[in-house]
Order: sequence, then structure tokens, then C-alpha cells
Amino acid sequence: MGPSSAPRVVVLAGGVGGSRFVLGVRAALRDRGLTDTAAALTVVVNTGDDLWLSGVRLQPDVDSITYALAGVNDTERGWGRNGDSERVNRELQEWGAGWPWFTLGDLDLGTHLARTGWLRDGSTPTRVLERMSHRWDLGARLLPMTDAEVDTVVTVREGDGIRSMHFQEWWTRHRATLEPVRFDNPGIEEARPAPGVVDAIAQADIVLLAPSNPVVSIGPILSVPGVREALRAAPAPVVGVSPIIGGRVVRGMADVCLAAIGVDTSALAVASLYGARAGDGLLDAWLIAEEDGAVADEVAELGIRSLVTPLWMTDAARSAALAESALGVAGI
Ligand code: FO1
Repeated sequence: MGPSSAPRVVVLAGGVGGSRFVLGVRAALRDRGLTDTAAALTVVVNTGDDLWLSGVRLQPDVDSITYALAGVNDTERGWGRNGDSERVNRELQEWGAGWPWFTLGDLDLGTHLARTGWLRDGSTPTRVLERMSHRWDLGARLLPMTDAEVDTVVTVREGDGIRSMHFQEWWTRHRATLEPVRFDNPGIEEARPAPGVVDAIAQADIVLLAPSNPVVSIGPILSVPGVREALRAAPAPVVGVSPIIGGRVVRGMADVCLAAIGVDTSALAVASLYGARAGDGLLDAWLIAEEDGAVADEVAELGIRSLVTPLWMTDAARSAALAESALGVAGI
């Protein structure tokens, strides 16, 4: 980064935790007097949560981040549009279409219809997202992790056997109560990073792993062939933010996901899952909550610089302060 040029920040992110963190990064950049934050901030978004439902393509994490940056998100529920209504959803249910446990808001459906139309016209998810981003002043460039459809499938234990279902069925219908055995993204081996992803990582001054679910949000992004390699080769520091505070997950059901892959719900275990770039992993630095400060030395022993700092993103100022600490690792 030259003395007068804007920093180039790349964030790998999932839905709710990801959006709060991205809002914090945008605020931290604005606090530096940067007006064109869209030129500085690229967000690579998980698309493993995506699904086809009632004939439309949903991209829950993409939409959560878009709506949050636009300031039109439902902050109470954590997904969908603020002040949305559900007339079409009730009608779909009368028809027996879709899933009775999965609500499609009217305004949200407008997004899905527009996206599906453009996809059916031959556009790629990357171009659709770029087009959608023009509606609001998001102050960030959003990229899907890949243009391939690699929706997450959860295999659960059932009686003496196993059964597979779409991630959204496991997450919203069963609230992650069915014991997961595996998470897969069929087709991901042949997927490529979306255009712009690898270049953004290669040209970044810092790459941040948001405090999103390490298994079903960050995990799919890292599983796209080429992303892990790009992170390992990046000239910039790769800095992760722990999604664990005080030995517990902050939101969602990440503990169930971590247990399924044999990882403890601790800041140390998640750091170890990502691994040190000094070894064969990804992280140069790991931000740990004050409540987990006791593991800082063990994180350092993994070869990852640890930084103990407040991680609660309970309001915009705290999210910005957290992002500030993360950017500070790269001297930005
Ligand atoms: N989450 C729910 O708990 N119930 C829903 O009915 C629901 C609908 C929904 C519709 C569109 C959308 O983009 C997201 C939606 N979510 C819903 C959130 C979503 O299931 C998950 O929280 C994320 O995919 C996990 O990051």
C-alpha cells in the first residue's frame, strides 16, 4: 500500500456474523476518511447456504450482507428485509409450494425473482450480484465465492442409518437438532473461485476471516479449489477473528457443526482448524476475545500471532472497534 493509496481489504464472510463484521470494517475505513470504501473493501461471500425453492434461487448469506450494507435488513430476525410482509408466502403455502417452515418475505421475494430472471437469461451469479449491488450505496464490492452451485448438504444420523438433506432444512426446520455426521458441497471439487476472488486476495493489504461459522460459512469458501492456495500465497497478512467468546459460540449453532467435524468449541481449537500459515494452514494472526485470553500462549505456539481484544459486536461502534483492531495487525 502506498502512503496515499487506499488500503485493499478482503473479507471472507458468511451471513449474520459476517454482515456485522463487514459493517464494522466499512465503518473503520470511513473513520479513516475514506469515501470510496467500495474500491477498498471486497467481501467474498459464502454461497453454500444457497438453494432453489418455489422456482427461485435464494442466496441467504449474499442477501444478508447486501441488505445489512444497504441498511434495509431485519435486525430483529437476523435475516430478510426490514418491515417485510408475507402475503405471497401465505399464498405459496395455500398451494403447498415451498417449505412450510421457511418464510419468503414479499420484498425478499422481489430479490429472488430478479436474481432468478437474470440467471435464467444467462447471467452468472457474479454478474447478478454486481448488478444488484448498484441499487444501493453498499460501500463494498461483493463477490460470491464461486459461480458454481455447490449448496451444502448435511448428512445426519437417524436410527441405525443416515439421511441427507439441504443445509437449510437442517438449520431452519430442525434447528440443527439432528446429529450431523458430515457436511458436503457436492460439485465443489470442480468449482472455481468466482472471477475476481483470487485477484482480490493476491492484491490485498490484509485478508480477514470474519467471525462466521467456521464449518458451514467459512468452510465452503475455503473448499473452493484455489481459494486456500490463494490465501497461502497472499503477500498480505491473513487475520482471523474468533467466532467463539468465553468458550461459547456467539450465535447460530456453530458448536454443533464444530462437534460434527471433531473440533472443540474454543478459540484455540478453531485457530488450530484454520492452522498457521507458518505451517500448512492459513492464519498469520488470530483475534481472541478477552474472555478467552488464557489460550493466547497456546495459539502463539501454533505459530499464529494472537491478539486479545473485545470481540462483542453488539452495536456499530463495537463492530468498528473490532475491525479497527483487525486492520491494525496489517498496520492499516
Ligand atoms: N431462517 C429461519 O430461521 N427461518 C426462515 O424461515 C428463514 C427464511 C429465510 C429466507 C430467506 C433468506 O435469505 C434467509 C432465511 N432464513 C430463515 C435465514 C437462513 O436460513 C439462515 O439463517 C442462514 O442461511 C444461515 O446463515
